[in-house]
This record gives sequence, structure tokens and C-alpha cells, in this order.
Amino acid sequence: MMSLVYRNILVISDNSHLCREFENLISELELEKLNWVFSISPFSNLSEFKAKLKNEVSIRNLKEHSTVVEICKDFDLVFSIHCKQIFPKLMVKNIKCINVHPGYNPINRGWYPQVFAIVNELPIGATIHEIDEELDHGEIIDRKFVKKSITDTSLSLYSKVISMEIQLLKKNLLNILQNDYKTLSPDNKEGNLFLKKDFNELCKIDLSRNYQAKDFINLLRALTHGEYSNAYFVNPGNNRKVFVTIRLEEEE
Ligand code: 0FX
Repeated sequence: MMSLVYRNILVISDNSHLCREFENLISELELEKLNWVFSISPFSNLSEFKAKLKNEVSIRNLKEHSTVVEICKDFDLVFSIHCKQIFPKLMVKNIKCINVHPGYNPINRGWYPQVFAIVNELPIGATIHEIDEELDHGEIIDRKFVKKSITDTSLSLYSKVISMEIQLLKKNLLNILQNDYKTLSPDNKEGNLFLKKDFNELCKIDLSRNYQAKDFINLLRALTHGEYSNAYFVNPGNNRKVFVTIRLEEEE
């Protein structure tokens, strides 16, 4: 007989696709009997989440002290499924908080990990870890690399990482709910940390800068992500941004 330690569980997310996958996993593992509550950040699109999820969704602003106090009172476990709000100290000190991160900690801490993995030629994967007061930094519950190929763009690599996050959740969710797992603390806990401002900086292409061909192709691969307008240079004729993407095709 499975003995679940946690029963009142808050899931905070700003990624509706992954959140839906998480709901599916709850059904697959027949865990609906637990008290699952789904929330998003104030800046996410509530109607998008309402349309996608089976569960009810509400907004929780972690900058509001009263909200955090209420969470600490009402829940004994919190999952961040790509939640873009920083978890306040009060919360991480009082409740078990778990993060699902689209990077291999501590190599790929921070924002848009696959972008920086391509630019800096770093390995990449996914991680489930306990949340501490620093970003993507807590004790590691599980992590796994994905294969990065020279033809990957940000989007194709991101898809592999998302699949790995789902696989890791499938493998670890029951153990987490039973509080039955061993954590790992790497020697160099700091690793690499990249932020949104680093991404914004990468996007500006200086037309007078010299690059090695490999580095320039890597930069464009890293900034090519479906319909997003990321990399750009400024048209000297009219000062308007010109957005650039790359298409890679390996011969048969
Ligand atoms: O939810 P998420 O996949 O993840 C982000 C951070 O990367 C992650 O480290 C953090 N733990 C989580 C809370 O938030 O982000 P997203 O859905 O906003 O973007 C997904 C990918 O789309 C991103 O990795 C790169 C790409 N993208 C996104 C935006 C908004 C772009 O290439 N350009 C953009 O302007």
C-alpha cells in the first residue's frame, strides 16, 4: 500500500502545455483523490489556462505577503511547473517546494536554457529539484541529459527538453508524493546562470562584429524558435530592426 505524505498540493505554472501534461500524469497515476490546486501568475493568460486544463485555475501573486501566508497554511507541497515567479523565502522555508526545470542543473540554470546551451556549446537536459532561495539551485531529485545535435535550433532542442521533463515527472512523481527519494548535491552548485537580460543582449546582432562561422551559426540556431522574432540587426537606412532566423537541413 502506497503511503502518500502530501495531500494538499499546489501546482503553480505559467506554461499551459506542461501543466496539461502534468494533469494527464495525475490521472494516469490515479492521483485525483489528492487535493490538487492549480494556479498561475498574474501576468499569465487565465483564459488560455482555463481552456486547456480540466482543473479549475486561479491567479496567485507571490509578491503578496497574505497570499504566501495562506499558501503556507493551506498546502504541504508546491510544484513549480515553469512558474515565472520567484518563490519567497517564507514559502521555501515552510513548505516542500519542487521545481521542474528545462535545463540540466547546475550547468543550465536560469532562463531559456537551450539557447545558452547552443551558444556556449554546453550539454543540456532537464532537472527536478527542491527549491531553495536561489534560482534553480536546490537539492537535485533527478536530472537527465538530452542529445543535442548540430542541426538543432532552440525550438527542436526545447521540444526534446520538454519531453525529458515529462519523463522525469513520470519517473519521480510518486516518490516525491511519498517523500521517498534521495537528493544529490553537485560539487560545483553554482554552475552557469543565465538571465532574461542575457537573452535580450544575445538578440542584438552588431553588424560590424567579426564572428567565426561556427559561432555565428550557433547564435542563429540558438535564437531560432518557431515564430518568435529574436535575433535582429538594425537597418542603418531607417533604424528599424530586421529579424533573422536560420533554416538548417541535413542532406539525406
Ligand atoms: O516556460 P518556459 O519554457 O521556461 C521559462 C524559463 O526558460 C525557465 O528557465 C523557467 N524555469 C520557466 C519558469 O520559464 O518559457 P516560455 O514558454 O516563455 O518560452 C519557451 C521557449 O520559447 C524559450 O525557451 C525560448 C522560446 N522563446 C520564448 C519567448 C517568450 C523565444 O525564443 N523568444 C521569446 O520571446
